[in-house]
Amino acid sequence: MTTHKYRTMGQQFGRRSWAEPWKIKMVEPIRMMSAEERQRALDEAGYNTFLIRSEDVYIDLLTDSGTSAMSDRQWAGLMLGDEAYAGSRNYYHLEEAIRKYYGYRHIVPAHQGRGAEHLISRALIQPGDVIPGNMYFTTTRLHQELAGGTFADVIVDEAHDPSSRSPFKGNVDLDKLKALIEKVGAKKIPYVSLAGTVNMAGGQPVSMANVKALRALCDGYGIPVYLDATRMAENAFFIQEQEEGYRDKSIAEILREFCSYTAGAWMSAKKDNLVNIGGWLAVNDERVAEKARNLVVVYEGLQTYGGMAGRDMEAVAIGIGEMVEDDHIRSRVQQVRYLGQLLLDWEIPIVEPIGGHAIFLNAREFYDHIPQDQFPAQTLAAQLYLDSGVRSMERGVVSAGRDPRTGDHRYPRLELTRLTIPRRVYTQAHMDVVAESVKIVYDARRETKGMNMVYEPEYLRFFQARFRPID
Ligand code: PM9
Repeated sequence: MTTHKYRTMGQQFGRRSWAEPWKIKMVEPIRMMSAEERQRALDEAGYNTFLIRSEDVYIDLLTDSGTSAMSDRQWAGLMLGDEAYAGSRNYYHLEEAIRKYYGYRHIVPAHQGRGAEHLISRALIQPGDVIPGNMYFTTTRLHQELAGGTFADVIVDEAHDPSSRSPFKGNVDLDKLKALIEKVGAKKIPYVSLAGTVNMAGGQPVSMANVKALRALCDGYGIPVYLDATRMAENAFFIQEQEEGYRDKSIAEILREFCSYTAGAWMSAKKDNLVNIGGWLAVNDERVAEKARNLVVVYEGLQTYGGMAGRDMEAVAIGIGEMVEDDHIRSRVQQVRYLGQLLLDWEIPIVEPIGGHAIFLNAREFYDHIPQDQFPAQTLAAQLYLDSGVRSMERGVVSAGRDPRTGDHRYPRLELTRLTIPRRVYTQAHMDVVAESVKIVYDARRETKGMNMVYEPEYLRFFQARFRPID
C-alpha cells in the first residue's frame, strides 16, 4: 500500500510496498447501479445520503461507525455469548479488556456511544454548566445541552483552518480554556470534554504533551478531564509517528499513557473497537460510576449488559485487543492516506494533514460559488453519489444545526464532505474508484448548483433532513 525505502536489503528497487495485515475469508457482493437508478434513489432520499438504501450504494463511505469487518476470532467469540440477564461472563471479559488497555477502573456498558454520552452528561452536568471541549461533536454536544449545559469550543485555531498542516490540530488551546475558567468560574465547569482524534476537524489528533498540560491545568482548578475515546487508538498512531519520544512505544503503551491523564472515557465501540454495535463508559471515580450504574438501568439495560447482547460484549473485548496491534492501526491510517494522496496529487482541496478515519473534502473551496446556506457539502455528497454510487456524508452547516438560543443556522468555518473509510472492508482498488469519482465531480464543479432544505427535523437534522436542488 505505502512504500518504504529498503533498510536492510538491496537498494535496487528503491521501494517496498506494504499491505494490509489480513486476508479476505468471506465476501459481500456489491454492484454499481445505472445513472438513472442512482438519480431515482437520490430523489427518493431527498438528496440526503443518510436516507439512501444501502443496497443502492456501490462503495459506502458514509461512516466508519459499525461498518468494520470483524475478524474470524471475533466471529468465533459470538458463539461464546453468555446471554444471562445478569452477570454475563462476556461483561467480565469486556471489563478486563478495558482495564488492561485503557486502564480505567469501573465499566458501564451502553448500546453505543451516544448511550454512554447520555450517562456521563446526566451524571455530571447541572443546568447552567459550561462544558469546554476540543471542537463539538454532534451527539456529544446534544447530550450536554439536553442535560442543561452549554458547550464551549476551546480547540486550537488551526483546527478550523483546513489548510493548516499543524500535526496536532486536535489540541486544546490552554489559554482559551484558562480564560473560560476565569470567566465562568471552575464551579460551573463539571469536566473538560476531550476527544481524540477530533472527528469534525478532520480526524485530527491530540498530542501527549497537550493532554499532560491539560491535566496539569485542570488539576489546578479541580476540574476532571473526560475523554471521548471513540478513535483514541488512531490518535495513538499519530503520537507514535510524530511526537518526540514515542517512536519506540507501542500503540498499546501510548493509549494507556494517554488515558492515564483522564478521569474516564465514553466510547462508541463501533469505531476503534472493531464491532458493529456497542459502547461503554469507563471511569475511575466510584461516585461517578455509581451514578452511571444507576442511570444505565433506566435508559440502557442492566449494568452488566447496558443494551448489548453478551455476544456483542465478547466481540468488543476481542476487538479491543486487535485494535491496539501496531500493524492493524498503521494499515488503517495508511489506507486513508492512500486515498488522500491521490486527491492531493490532483489538487483537489481536502483537509490537511490527512486524519485518522476519513478524507474530508473542503466543500467550501470545492464549490466556492455556492453560499453556505445552499449547503455546498451536502451538494457535494449528492453529486458524488450521482456520479458513481459512492456514499459520503455532510459535515458542515447541516451537521452544525441551529443555535438553541437564536434559532439561526450555526455556520461552521469548516464546510466538509467526509469520505469515511470502514476498517478492514475495502481494498486499494476501491480507493482508486472513489478518487476518480471525486475528480470527475471536481472537474464538473462550475456547472453545479446548491440546494434548499425542504424538511428539517428538530434534533440532529443531518440524519433526516431533505433537500431539493436549486434550478
Ligand atoms: N460518530 C460518525 O459517523 C456516527 C454517526 S454521526 C453522529 O462519525 C464521536 C467522536 C463519534 C460518534 C459517532 C459518537 C457517537 C461519539 N463520538 O454513533 O452513538 O464520532 O455510537 O457514537 C459517527 P454512536
